[in-house]
Amino acid sequence: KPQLFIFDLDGVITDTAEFHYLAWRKIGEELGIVVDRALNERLKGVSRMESLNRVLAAASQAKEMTEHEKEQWASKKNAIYQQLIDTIKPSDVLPGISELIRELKERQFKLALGSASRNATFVLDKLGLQDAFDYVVDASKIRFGKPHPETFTNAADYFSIPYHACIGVEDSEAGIEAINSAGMFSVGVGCLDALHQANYIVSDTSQLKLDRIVEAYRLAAW
Ligand code: G16
Ligand code: MG
Repeated sequence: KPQLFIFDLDGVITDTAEFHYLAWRKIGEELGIVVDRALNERLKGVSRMESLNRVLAAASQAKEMTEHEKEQWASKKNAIYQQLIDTIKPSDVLPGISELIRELKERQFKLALGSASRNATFVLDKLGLQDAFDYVVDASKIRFGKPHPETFTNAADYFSIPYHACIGVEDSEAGIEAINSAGMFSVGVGCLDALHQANYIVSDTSQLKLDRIVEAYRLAAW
């Protein structure tokens, strides 16, 4: 029986994935690099610096930039992002998520947030969800970001819950890969193309129904 649900933040709890995209697109414009949605798909769930590396690699500018310059571009991206997330309000919680959280609590599941974002607690506060999760993974303490499983195993280890009793919910390819390699049941939210490796997929958050997820977990004999 599943015991712990680990949620991604950006793109699952709220649509900050779009804000990350807008910020990277702006940085791209200043660097003369086109950040389109296809490239952005590969930035989802990936740390700030690794995202910058992928943007630069798309234009083979990676080698020309010093570490110091890279730090500056990364903090510039974060400044743009922080301006965008300052407008977040409780009604920006994605459809179905509040209901799902309520039902999970009623049925005594443990809830964790497994975000790669160092802005995660700020966003949670803005959404009014500061008390919704029993545990929030601190992205600054994670040594290996998604697709490495550490973000998800860190949450399970906090509760001492075996990985096979955990369900991870993600909107990114890197995140699904992380959940799968942790040996957890993966739920993908979004387009089939990027998420085909997930154990169970829904098109958007309003389709995340607890009974259906638990049934899929059982059918997979997890
Ligand atoms: C998120 C986003 C990524 C972002 C990363 C780091 O992860 O999906 O696009 O690069 O966090 O965010 P920050 O720059 O705020 O530290 P997640 O895991 O919540 O999807
Ligand atoms: Mg995400």
